[in-house]
Amino acid sequence: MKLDQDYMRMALELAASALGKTNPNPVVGAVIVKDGVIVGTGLHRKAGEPHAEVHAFRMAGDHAKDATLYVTLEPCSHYGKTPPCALLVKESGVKRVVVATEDPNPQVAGRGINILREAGIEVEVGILQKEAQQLNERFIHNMIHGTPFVISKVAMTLDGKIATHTGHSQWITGEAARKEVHLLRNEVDGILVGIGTVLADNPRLTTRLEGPSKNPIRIILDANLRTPLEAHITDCKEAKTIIVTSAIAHSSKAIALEEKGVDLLTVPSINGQLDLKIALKELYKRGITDILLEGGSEVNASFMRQGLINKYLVYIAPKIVGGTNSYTPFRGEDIDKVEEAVPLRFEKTEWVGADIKITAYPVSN
Ligand code: AOF
Ligand code: ZN
Repeated sequence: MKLDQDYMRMALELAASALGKTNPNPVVGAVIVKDGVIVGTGLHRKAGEPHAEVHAFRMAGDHAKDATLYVTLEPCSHYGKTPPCALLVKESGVKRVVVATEDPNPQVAGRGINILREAGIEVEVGILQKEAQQLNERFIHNMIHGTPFVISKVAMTLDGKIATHTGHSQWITGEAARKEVHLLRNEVDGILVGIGTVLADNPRLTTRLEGPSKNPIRIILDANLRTPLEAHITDCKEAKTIIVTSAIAHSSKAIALEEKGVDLLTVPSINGQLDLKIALKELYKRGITDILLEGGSEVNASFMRQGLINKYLVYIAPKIVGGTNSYTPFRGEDIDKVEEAVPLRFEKTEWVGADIKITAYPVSN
């Protein structure tokens, strides 16, 4: 016989299949079980489309009566783009609802569960909660902080180098790891680099995968508008570009960039450094729910030191560059003591081809 965890795991897998496609909404999966038989399954596929429960109940039809609903996120209680799922669940005749975790959306936050309990439905909360929260870490962060979830990606050698002293970096990691980066770009709303990277590498920052893919919005930190008009990222036919700057908005450079379709986001600067906290708030207002940081080292260091990185993905290649002038992933100010280092927690290690991938979180998270 299958346990609650088994059905919840199925619901989580359904939800996970839509990762990166539901922004700004969470991913949600639902499974309806009657007498040990799965009578309905559903997932939320895209913002604006029906919620997971709606699909599952459509499939279950009359079989929902006296069944158990497994859902990875508390059924919603509000009228958003779609009507409240809690009312649908209440009217469906299910006897029991198993919820992995509460919805942190302040419009819901426990109200969905209350509606069900008040209707006399048995509700159990917390089955595979950690997994469910991790799956929606981006959404949960958005709801709590009102800023994009920031993921730092680093590809380095065993001795922590991202390029030789000349800046040569192609390639540190193997093909499998490089492909993963494109899969990540395909999932996030934004990809961010500093002006140094634009000047040094003239990257396109687009998603290159076989088959259909999505380009994230390219975000360039460029306090003094040094982006050359002929840089690849100013070509906005392929993907949108936002340049975050503190330069005067009406300069001829600003106008020329805007004529090419680039959006300028002006934020204050502190000692010549862009105010990253304000930039993140403004980017979230523009609909960007998560950002992949792809360097360079100074940008990485600014985000890291200010506690603005929510997740680290570090690929380690089995090679050693050595030297004293080769580049490292996080530069910034030197610190005197190891105690001043930013503490992380390693969540997971995996092989990706011949490379190792470490997923880490700041301990404060
Ligand atoms: C659920 N099931 O499958 C999802 C939920 O604009 P709307 O109407 O789509 O509402 C979006 C909010 O609904 C979202 O912020 C989150 O609180 C909840 N998402 N809830 O019961 C689902 N996707
Ligand atoms: Zn809903």
